[in-house]
Amino acid sequence: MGNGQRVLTSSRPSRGSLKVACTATLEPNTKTGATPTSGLKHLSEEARVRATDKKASKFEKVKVEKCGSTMWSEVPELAKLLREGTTKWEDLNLDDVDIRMKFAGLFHRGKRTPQRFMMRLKLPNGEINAAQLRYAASIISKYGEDGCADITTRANLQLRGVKLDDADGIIEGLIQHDMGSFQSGMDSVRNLTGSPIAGLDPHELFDTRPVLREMNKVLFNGGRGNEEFANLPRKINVCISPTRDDFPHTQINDLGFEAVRDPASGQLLFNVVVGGYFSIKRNIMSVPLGVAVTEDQLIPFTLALLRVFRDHGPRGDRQKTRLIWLIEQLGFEAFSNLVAETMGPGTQLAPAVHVAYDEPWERRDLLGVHAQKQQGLNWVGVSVPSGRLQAEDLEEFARVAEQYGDGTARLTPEENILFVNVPDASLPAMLAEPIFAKFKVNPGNLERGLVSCTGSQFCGFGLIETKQRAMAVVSKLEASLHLPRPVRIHWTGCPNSCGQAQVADIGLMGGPAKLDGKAVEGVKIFLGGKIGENPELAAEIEAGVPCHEDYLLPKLQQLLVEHFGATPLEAAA
Ligand code: SRM
Ligand code: SF4
Repeated sequence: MGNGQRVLTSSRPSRGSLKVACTATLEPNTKTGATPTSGLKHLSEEARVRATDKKASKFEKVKVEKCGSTMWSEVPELAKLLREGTTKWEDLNLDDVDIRMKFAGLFHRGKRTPQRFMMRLKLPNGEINAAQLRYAASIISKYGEDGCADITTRANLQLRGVKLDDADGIIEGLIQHDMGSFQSGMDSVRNLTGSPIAGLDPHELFDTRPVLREMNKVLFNGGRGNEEFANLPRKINVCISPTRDDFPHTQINDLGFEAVRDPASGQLLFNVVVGGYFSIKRNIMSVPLGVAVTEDQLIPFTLALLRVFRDHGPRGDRQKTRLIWLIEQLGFEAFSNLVAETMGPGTQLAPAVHVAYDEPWERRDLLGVHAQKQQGLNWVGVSVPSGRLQAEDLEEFARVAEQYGDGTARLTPEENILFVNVPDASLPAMLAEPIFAKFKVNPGNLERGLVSCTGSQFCGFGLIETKQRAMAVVSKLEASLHLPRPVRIHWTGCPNSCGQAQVADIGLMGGPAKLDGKAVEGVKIFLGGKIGENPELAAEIEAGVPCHEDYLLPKLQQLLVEHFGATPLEAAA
């Protein structure tokens, strides 16, 4: 221990210990002067009982001891103290560093890159502009080889290499650039997702951007954090889908709104689906709640549902605390009645609307050049392999967005980027830009469907390296096979499935394998995921396949030939 003094209150004894034994003492922080707040502050009596019950999870105990929201003021203070040398890294409280700071969007990558943090932003609807791209570039460029960024499966950006000493400046800069990192991790509402082509799409029923921007402001207080939603029982994923493509994957969100036109009244309504999620223990698709909301009810309904989740949700075994567990416990009708009641006395929710379409709808591919609903304008969708970006890439994206489009871009849940509002006349010069040799407008049929989670390079849960391997495997497969159509391959480093292996045509999930009797990195293989309006989860078909390319490549080639019409390149020629 540096100077022998503990900076923040905790009974967690020292770095390296996994034991958490909390008491609800709220001593002032002697270094930062901050008065800690218990995570019980905004909870109902019922939730307080659950959070302090002896069966409550260790994370509940950490939160009761001191709310994660305390990090919103303590992190900037600590950053200053670390810079001044008044506080040393060794003095920091372990629960703060490894758990509570995630409530401020700072994820200590202690297992892989000690003392470096990943900073997860909030970008509602995946919208980003040139100034924001440049600001993100300026943060990571400071960290040289340790700094990079990733587009995430929630159409968001994560910055890597961050040092705690710099956190105060970065947090302020993010807010000035209309972004934020607070409430992006732990038991919070995750990045709000909508349609990546909202406002441009001739087929959309609704532009998801204004309501998601407003929801983001309300839920996270313009990036400065909203204590009311700082202590939910678990994370919660929320999205709005305005087309039959279901770009934001309502089927795997805890709360999804599906825009529909009521055939009887012609009114725009949003069917509510709930409970989709992936985890180590349970993977389920969302199910209809049986109600629909109007556009004006989207935010009040979400706020009410969050209050119900916060106040009545289970807080025991972490594997049983996602939203669906509460809904199953209460029953669907009782749950939706409780949400309606919480919206205000006398609130009636419309029943869900059934719409029968004459024609099937194939989910559209967002990459390439596409005419917008605004005449003479286009969006240009560009592949970002595995979502990985360097500072200079972000700078280039900012320049291209400004030079050829309207200075804005969209990130997608497939970890790609779309440049928008590009006039027809600007397309030839734009497409000739050297940056599009690296980030392709028309990539091969496997690269265009490639998604990868962070994996073991940075993530402590990762059982395998994912991003580099995913890119190498795809280029080898594309060099050896002719693919008649895109095939979506998703890599995920462990069963948490952040890379959404179960939605993929072919999903690869890190897991144990053996080669010549020795433990090696391996994958479970999933096949047959469907996305769009009739989704299905992929089924596990094999486990323990070594990642070594002598084993994995032939296996994938065989699957592509047997299930996706691939032909070996010699034969195709
Ligand atoms: Fe995730 C935990 C990365 C989307 C399910 N996820 C983590 C952590 C924070 C674990 C950790 O502390 O290291 C990972 C950080 C690694 C890092 O350094 O980047 C992590 N999750 C990610 C991202 C970055 C994957 C990616 O490469 O895109 C995605 C960030 C989205 C965002 O911007 O907020 C990400 N995670 C997802 C998704 C996909 C989605 O939202 O559509 C899922 C499955 C869907 C779901 O949540 O139901 C997902 N992540 C998990 C879980 C399992 C949740 C559970 O209920 O058990 C964990 C572990 C946990 O929360 O206990 C987890
Ligand atoms: Fe980490 Fe596992 Fe999520 Fe990949 S799936 S980012 S390895 S927690």
